[in-house]
Amino acid sequence: MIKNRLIKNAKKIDNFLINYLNRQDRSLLINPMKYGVISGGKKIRSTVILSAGKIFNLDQRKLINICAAVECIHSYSLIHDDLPCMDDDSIRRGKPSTHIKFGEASAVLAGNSLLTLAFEIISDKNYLINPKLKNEIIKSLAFCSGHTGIAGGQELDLKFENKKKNLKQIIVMQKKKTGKLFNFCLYAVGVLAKRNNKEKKFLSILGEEIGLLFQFADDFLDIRGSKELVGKPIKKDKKKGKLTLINLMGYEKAHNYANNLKRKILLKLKKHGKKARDLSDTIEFILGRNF
Ligand code: GRG
Repeated sequence: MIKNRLIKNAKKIDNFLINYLNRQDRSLLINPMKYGVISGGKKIRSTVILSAGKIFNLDQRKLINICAAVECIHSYSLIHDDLPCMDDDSIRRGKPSTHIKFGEASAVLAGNSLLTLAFEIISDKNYLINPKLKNEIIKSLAFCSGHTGIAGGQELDLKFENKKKNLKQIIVMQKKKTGKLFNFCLYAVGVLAKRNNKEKKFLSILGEEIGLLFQFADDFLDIRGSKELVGKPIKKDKKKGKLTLINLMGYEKAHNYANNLKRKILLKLKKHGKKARDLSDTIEFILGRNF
C-alpha cells in the first residue's frame, strides 16, 4: 500500500540524513537543519525517485543519495518559503515553522546549509557512481533549483500575487516552482539508468508534469483540505492573492484539468508495463491525497 511505502521510504531517508549529519563537525545550525528536513513531511519526491528506479531495475542503494539531496533542497525551499519576506507562514508540518522556532537568521542559514548539503551528498566520494554521471546529476540539480528552476518559479509566484495572468503564465510559474524538482527526480533516474538523451528528455518532461499535478493537489487541499491533516493553515491562497489554476478556472474545471493530466501521465507509463506499477500508484496518490 502506498501509505506504508511512503512511511518506509521516509524512515530510510531520515536515517540516511541523521547518519550523514552525525558524521559531520558539530555546528549551531545542525538543530534547525534537522528540524527542517528530518521527521516531517511525506518525502513524496523520494518515493517518486524510488518508484521510478523500479522501472529500470535500479539498485535502491544508488538512489538514496539522490533522494536525500532532493529532500534537502525541498526542505530548504519550504523553510525559506515560510519566511516573513516570502509567504510568511508560522505553521509547517503541524509544527511552528523553522523561523518561528529558531529565529529568522538561523532559518535563512539553515536553509542555505541544506542547499549546500544537497550538493555535498551527491558529490560525496563514498557515493560510488561513475563521475561523469555524477557530474550530469549535479548540473541538473543546480539547474532545477536556481533561477531557472524553483527559485525562479518562486520569484514569479511572488510577483504574480494580485495580478492578472493567463493559463500559460501560471503553468510556467508552477512548473518551475514545483515541477522542476520532480523533473530532476526523474531525470536523475534516467541518468543512473544510462538512458539516451531522448529518453532523459522524456523523463524530465514527465517529472515536470507530475510536479504540476502535485501542485494542483496542493491547491485543492488549500480549499477543501483539513488543517490538521495538511499540517498547515488552509484557505490562504485567496487571502494572499495567489494565482493558482483553481483561482483562474474555478474548482470544477481545475479538477477536470488535473484528472486529464493524471490520465496523460499514466498513459505515458503504459509502455513500461508492470515495472511502472509503483510509480503509477504514487501518481494516483499524488492527486487523491488528503495530506
Ligand atoms: C529552494 C531553490 C530554492 C529557492 C527558495 C522559497 C523558494 C525559493 C521556493 C519555494 C518553492 C515552493 C515552496 C514550492 C511549493 C511546493 C509545494 C507544493 C510544497 C509542499 O510540498 P509537500 O507537500 O511538503 O511535499 P511536505 O511537508 O510533505 O514535505
